[in-house]
Amino acid sequence: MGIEKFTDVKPSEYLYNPEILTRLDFSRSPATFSPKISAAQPGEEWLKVRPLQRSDYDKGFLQLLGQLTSVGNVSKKQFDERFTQMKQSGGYYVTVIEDTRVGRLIGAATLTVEQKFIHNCSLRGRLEDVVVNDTYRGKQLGKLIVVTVSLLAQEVGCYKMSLDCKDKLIKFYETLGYKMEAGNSNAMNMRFEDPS
Ligand code: 16G
Repeated sequence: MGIEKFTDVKPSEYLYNPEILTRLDFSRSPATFSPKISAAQPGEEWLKVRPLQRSDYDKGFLQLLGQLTSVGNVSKKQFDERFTQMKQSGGYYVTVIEDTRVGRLIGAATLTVEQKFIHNCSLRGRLEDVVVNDTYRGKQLGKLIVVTVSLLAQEVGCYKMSLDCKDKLIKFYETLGYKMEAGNSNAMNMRFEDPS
């Protein structure tokens, strides 16, 4: 429990320990899957749910994020440096779905873990950068990736998990257990760059 530092010497180099994903108990989630799937068994043998790897720069990770928002021209060197920083600081659980038939990433979501003094020095999880390639519609992959990182938040000891999203997605997140709390459900932003 808690933010884990994970040092791994394999060439595949994961951002965090993939073993955590095998421990997630999907029956704890209020989400319903039909047919039943999980991170360990995503429904097709060619689908793989796993932590981000350093080599994912070449598997279309940034292009996938480009379906969510502006990414910019991130070089391999910049990606590498950010990957190293995230790994060294801990608390970044970037999780992806790969179509292993073509070696491309088709879904992603991130749990970031914030360390707190409140709630007895607890942790707060934030659900970030959820994106699924819409050509894979009908495979419950949006649900799968969000439930995966939400259970991950619980597994690492977060006392709550929060998100902000477009209004049209509120219903989707409600089916996965997220609630608009009465009197406490506003997201506010101060932007420091021009929206593009
Ligand atoms: C959404 C995302 C957030 C992402 C932001 C990017 C989820 C649950 N929320 O709010 O993580 O960072 O979009 O939009 O995926 P922006 O480029 O306008 O900040």
